[in-house]
Amino acid sequence: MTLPAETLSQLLESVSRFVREQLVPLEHQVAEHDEIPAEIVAAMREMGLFGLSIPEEYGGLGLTMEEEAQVAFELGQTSPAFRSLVGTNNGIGSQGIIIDGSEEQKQRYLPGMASGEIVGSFALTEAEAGSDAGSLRTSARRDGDSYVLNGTKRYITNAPRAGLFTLFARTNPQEAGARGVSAFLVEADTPGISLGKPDQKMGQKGAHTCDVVFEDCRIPATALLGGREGQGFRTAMKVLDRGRLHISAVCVGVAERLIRDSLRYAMERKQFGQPLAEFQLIQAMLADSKAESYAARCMVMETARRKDAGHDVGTEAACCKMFASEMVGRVADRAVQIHGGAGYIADYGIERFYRDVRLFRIYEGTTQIQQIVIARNMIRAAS
Ligand code: COS
Repeated sequence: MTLPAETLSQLLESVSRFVREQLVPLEHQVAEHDEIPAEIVAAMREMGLFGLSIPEEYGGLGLTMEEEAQVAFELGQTSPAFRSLVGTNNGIGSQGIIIDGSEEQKQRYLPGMASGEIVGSFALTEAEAGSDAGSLRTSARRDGDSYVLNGTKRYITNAPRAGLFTLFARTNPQEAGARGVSAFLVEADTPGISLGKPDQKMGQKGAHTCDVVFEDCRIPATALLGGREGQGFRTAMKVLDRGRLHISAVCVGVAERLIRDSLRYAMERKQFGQPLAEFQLIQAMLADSKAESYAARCMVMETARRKDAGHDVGTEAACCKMFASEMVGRVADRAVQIHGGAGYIADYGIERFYRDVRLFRIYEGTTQIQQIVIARNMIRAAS
């Protein structure tokens, strides 16, 4: 549902203030302790940030994609770990249910996800199935009124906090590709589930990932998403189309933050008797970053509007993800360069963002996967 303009601007202003006043001051602490304080999690729940994209009838804010993207521009203005905490509930952890779940499944899980009481997690990737998601090996064997799950999922975001996994598993062992895959809603306290040790990541400290192991884990047949076998891969792709757009918006937010920090530093820091910002070679870096982040912002807004209007935006979402994640990598690199020595020193936080943004080019589909999606769709449309 489209919010009245005033309500939307109040929401964006309150998220922006929350980011500036409460999250930015905690960035260093969260990175050092690899933990988001409980009072921040509670404040995020209070603000409805876990349920931005969940329809109002299930307790969420029911934002359109265009509105959600604007919130993500604001949430992106701080360490990506904060966004990651609410990211799965708004994206890959809930969208499978919203897009393809049965009414009963929606009613059972979405209200808890919207309030943040249940953290949702998306369990697709495996050790041998990353970009080639359709080759996954985790099995779901039908046994009477149950399925029995066996396999290991890898790098699963928010798994340590998860109450519910959207799990992708092979129900048809005769079918090695995407058509043999089904999606399940698996409650995290089901016997037979165990978690690996927390992954030690390059960046995004405070956002947690780990392996999720299923050993003879028995779930009711009603846990099959939408009650249909063989649809899981398609569900995953639809979820990722949307998720890629959200990540693109976050990239824009982070880029805008880094540009602001770089501009401020360039105007304050003096060398050769004048502020860095007076040097044309510094100006060139600032201008390139500004133009590229503005281009990404426009792409995200246009694609979000097209999605809200009911168009298939698989190609455009992949264009956004590819461009925005590569763009923020270049912006972070220039931010380090503009800050010079300070850019390499932890106290200034710029090197932390440089490491944090590296993930955007990898998860929810690498840049190379986006290229494949874009080119394949172009060829298909022209055939
Ligand atoms: N929306 C709906 N359905 C889709 C779709 C989409 N965006 N993309 C593909 N499908 C459907 C296809 O139509 C096809 O259906 P049929 O079997 O009925 O023909 C099925 O899904 C298989 O598609 P395809 O043949 O294109 O699958 P591939 O195995 O070749 O894989 C890529 C395609 C590489 C694009 C896919 O595996 C992918 O996106 N990989 C990256 C996964 C990823 O992002 N991982 C990140 C981890 S999650 S954080």
